[in-house]
Amino acid sequence: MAKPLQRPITREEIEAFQRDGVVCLRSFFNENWIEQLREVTERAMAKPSPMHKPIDTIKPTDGGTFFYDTFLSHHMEGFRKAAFTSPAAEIAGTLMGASKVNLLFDQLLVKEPGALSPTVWHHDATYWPVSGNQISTLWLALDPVTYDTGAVEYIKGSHLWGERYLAISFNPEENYTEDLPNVPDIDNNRENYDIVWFELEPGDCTIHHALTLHGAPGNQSSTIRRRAYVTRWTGDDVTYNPRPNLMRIPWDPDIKPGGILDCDLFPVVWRNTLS
Ligand SMILES: O=C(O)CCC(=O)C(=O)O
Repeated sequence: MAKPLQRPITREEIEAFQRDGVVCLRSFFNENWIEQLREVTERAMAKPSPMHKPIDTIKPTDGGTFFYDTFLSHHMEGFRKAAFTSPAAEIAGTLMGASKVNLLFDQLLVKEPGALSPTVWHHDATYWPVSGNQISTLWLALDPVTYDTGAVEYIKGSHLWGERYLAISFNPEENYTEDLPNVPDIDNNRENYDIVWFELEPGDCTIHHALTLHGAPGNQSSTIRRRAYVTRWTGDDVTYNPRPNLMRIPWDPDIKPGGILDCDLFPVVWRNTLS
């Protein structure tokens, strides 16, 4: 069972998430969570799950590893505990206005010192086999994060543009083929967009909507790691929408298109007992 949040999420924070498609919440994860997650992260990096793919091969001249592994709560108990009993599910559910949330998957996104590959601008919705509006990501900092170490940048309000963009592969073995437009050239037109990023301390997190465009620079530090534990959440209106060539998932959940997600692969983790 998750403990009560250290303080209620405010109406302003919910409105910011709904309006901007991203909000930063500080210190909701205490030192115990950060220590436990750092410890389990080291073990996961030493012994990656079957879902891990080395993505350094995309840009082999980089000085450091960009480590990426998914569905970790099905691989290691420490991540399962974090997904099920940390504040993450309640935070995501409350911001989305959901009466229940499912864990779509969890993930490590570690940019080691010198991992210079940027995370290209993208939004998450077109990578995943789901439809609906209540889909979000909680990005939890396990290290101090600055722009130079790879803070994620978000385009405020982009979740409301009514656009879906073609997913761009992080993994050389995955190719996305949906008939969708490419993400616009944001880096050469940055002045046209309302871009925001957050300096974070360990225990701070951001929560973004699955249609919010985001990307991140590489980690230019030669000493500071950028470890993030990321959980992806879905709410009441989300249904299964398998399409060809999406992000790899560990097994077929045997849900009919249009069906609700509740199953071992996408477990219900939180219910709003007040609603
Ligand atoms: O951590 C990063 O560099 C990218 C984060 C991201 O794409 C995400 O959380 O969806």
